[in-house]
Amino acid sequence: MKKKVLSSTLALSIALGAFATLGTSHTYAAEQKIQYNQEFQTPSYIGEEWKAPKGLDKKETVFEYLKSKKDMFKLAGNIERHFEIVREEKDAEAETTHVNAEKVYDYYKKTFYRNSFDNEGAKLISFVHVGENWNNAVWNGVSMEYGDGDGKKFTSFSASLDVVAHELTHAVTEYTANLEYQDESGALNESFSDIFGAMVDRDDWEVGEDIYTPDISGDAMRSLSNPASIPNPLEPTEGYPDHYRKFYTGPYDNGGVHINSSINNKAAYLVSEGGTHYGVEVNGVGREATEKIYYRALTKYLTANSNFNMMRQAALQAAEDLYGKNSKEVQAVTKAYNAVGIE
Ligand SMILES: [Ca+2]
Ligand SMILES: [Ca+2]
Ligand SMILES: [Ca+2]
Ligand SMILES: [Zn+2]
Repeated sequence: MKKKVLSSTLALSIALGAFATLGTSHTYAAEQKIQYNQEFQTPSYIGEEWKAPKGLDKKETVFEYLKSKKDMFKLAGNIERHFEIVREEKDAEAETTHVNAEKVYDYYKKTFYRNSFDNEGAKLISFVHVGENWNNAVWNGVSMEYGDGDGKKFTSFSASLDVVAHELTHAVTEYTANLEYQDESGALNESFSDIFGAMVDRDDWEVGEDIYTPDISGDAMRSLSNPASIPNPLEPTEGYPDHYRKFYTGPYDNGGVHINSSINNKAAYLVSEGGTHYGVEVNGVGREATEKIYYRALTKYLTANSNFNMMRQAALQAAEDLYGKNSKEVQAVTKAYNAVGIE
């Protein structure tokens, strides 16, 4: 198989690396794409040899759309204003995906009066059974794609409401702040997907608990409440970072977008639930205030290259807009960001 190198900025995933195992998998995904996009010519996936960090499998491929095709995909997304599961015959995963996508749509509609990811009623398109035993899910710029998982590390991704909310929030982010998927802005992009994943799947602060390691109960792929409790896949002896001084600075995962997201995740968790973190006490203001603050920050103040410091400023401004300068919400945001070391 010929390998080409392409920057991996477009497939925004739930897990590290938007990769599928080398072989038929990305061909299969490409075929599904062709099936949907046939009247808009054939989009291309390009495989990239992916150098795995320690602790992950060696030979993986990153698959990606050509950047130049992106506008075409947006066009395709506006044809009809309904939900669509792209698969030849109906099956259980497709049905579950549909139900979960609708729940996420309803959440954004009821909570923020947002009509789909573009706020113009764009159709939600989900591909299921992408790849073979693929351990990931992505938003690719026009549709969501879900792997079935290998049955060991993950089961079917679309069965997880927080995963579906995570992917669809990538779409919301793309149409609002459009945070670049690299370094701090990329970590914020990931974090918003985890935060709204936890707002839609409202009964916990974990990510992917319903589909992660089916043979092990009580664990999750990430945690907003206690990121450090989960091993960091790029630094297996450590937990996910929960303070700015633990920021991952290596090259993998677009500069650790799925890793450093945990720092902002923890801040959002503290805003909502409160707690004492590294000696800083935060009085939480609950999910309803927290989701409003983060949505306003994302849609009004953050831009493509915003960093963690701007995230703090944006959340503070949003809290002040919504609740006033001397509000307990502004206090909670201030303390939460102090607690995770973002000044
Ligand atoms: Ca849950
Ligand atoms: Ca969850
Ligand atoms: Ca498990
Ligand atoms: Zn993601």
